[in-house]
Amino acid sequence: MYTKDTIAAIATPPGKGGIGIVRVSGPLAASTANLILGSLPAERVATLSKFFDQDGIAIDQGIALFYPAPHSFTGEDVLELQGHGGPVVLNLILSRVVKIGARLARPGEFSERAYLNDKIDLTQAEAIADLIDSATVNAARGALRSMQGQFSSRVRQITDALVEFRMFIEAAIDFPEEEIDFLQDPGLIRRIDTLISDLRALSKDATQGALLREGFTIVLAGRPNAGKSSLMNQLTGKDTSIVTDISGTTRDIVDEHIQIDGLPIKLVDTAGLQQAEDPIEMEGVRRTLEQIDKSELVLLIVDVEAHHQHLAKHVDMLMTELSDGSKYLVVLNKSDLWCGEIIDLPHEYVFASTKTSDGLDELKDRIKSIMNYSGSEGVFIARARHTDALRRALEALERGKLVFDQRGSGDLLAEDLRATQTALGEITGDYSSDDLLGKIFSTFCIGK
Ligand SMILES: Nc1nc2c(ncn2[C@@H]2O[C@H](COP(=O)(O)OP(=O)(O)OP(=O)(O)O)[C@@H](O)[C@H]2O)c(=O)[nH]1
Ligand SMILES: [Mg+2]
Repeated sequence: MYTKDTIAAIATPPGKGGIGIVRVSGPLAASTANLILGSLPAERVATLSKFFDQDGIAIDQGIALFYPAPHSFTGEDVLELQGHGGPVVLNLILSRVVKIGARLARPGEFSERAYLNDKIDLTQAEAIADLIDSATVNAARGALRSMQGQFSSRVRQITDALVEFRMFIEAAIDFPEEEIDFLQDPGLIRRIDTLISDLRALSKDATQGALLREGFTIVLAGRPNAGKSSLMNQLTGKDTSIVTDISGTTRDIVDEHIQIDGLPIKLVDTAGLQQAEDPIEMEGVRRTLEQIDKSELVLLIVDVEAHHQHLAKHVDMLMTELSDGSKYLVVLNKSDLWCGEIIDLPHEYVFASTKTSDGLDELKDRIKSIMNYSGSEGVFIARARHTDALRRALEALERGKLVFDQRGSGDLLAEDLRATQTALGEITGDYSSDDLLGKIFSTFCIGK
């Protein structure tokens, strides 16, 4: 439940720093300023002041900023006290604020209030957290785009067109004598088709955005000595894994984060798949299979020189370790040692040599295309929650079109249009449960 109490938190990270900020939001912000500073600073003017405790003794001296409602981040009166960034000083200031009447803010509570006061919508609030959490420059740029509303405005454009269309259909249903004419208008299917294609385009862009945020995991798997660790080292650009000509060099999981054109990837090197007898190797294989299960893409590394005679059979053996529907790509490694033709390999493959670096650029391109990644230019950040809602919105709309095509029923179409709108509303937070909000905001930092 949203109650109008006053919240406070240290908004800078724990530890020591040049500046530390205590943030206060709510109805007591102005009186808190009066009590701690001795007067209310002019609106939005950085004001140098002492910060006093209840006995009139100065705790610190710094900059105070007062943002009156509704022109603040939360939409409420906000006071920011920028003192020196030491834990003792900041805790003294925070205790003073709490004694005056504020309570400690929960994680993300400032952003939650901004959302509840309609300063930002849910995707924008999530984008703030994503900006703070971003691990790559591209993710940060994408988060900023979403924070500025690029994603929400696309959702709203479609929602507006949908609402207008729903009004049209519902009017047709309400006047049954005219319904037939209305619903036989060929323009109607065109309107549904436009909505479907707009939603598909948005869904595609959001999937790029989710990739940018969440990245994905690629496992390097294959027989011992195929060159998995050599490929790992080529892709990470350093000596991540031990490489030797002894079969069974890698016995444990080694992982490393890389980027391909801004696409964040967790690369996992594994122990070679084999009929192991030694308990260490058996455990290595078990771990490899566990990683394969958790990954989004498996690179099946094959020593092409050693296996060119029974390539298809060799790949089939590796394939038995994948679960149904796993994405995979065959890498025919050690191409420098072999120059024959490949016939009859019924799988997508790339020729590569970790020794000469041949084929590595093509490998990267294939990885991007398998993951449907077309670059981060102009991409806004998104989350799995959003792509899931877009998928449901699209499903409902396509179902509506199908049923309407088959039976010409306006009622059923209206029902599916409503479901589409609800799914879209979940993205921006127009329809959201307290559970969902709790889940989203609790992952934010304190003071944000
Ligand atoms: N000529 C050639 N040799 C390669 C190539 N890739 C790897 N090798 C050699 O193959 C041997 C095995 O390479 P690794 O990268 O350790 O192979 P692995 O698949 O990690 O092997 P395990 O850890 O034992 O499962 C090493 O001697 C590498 O130098 C390649 O593209 N060309
Ligand atoms: Mg290895």
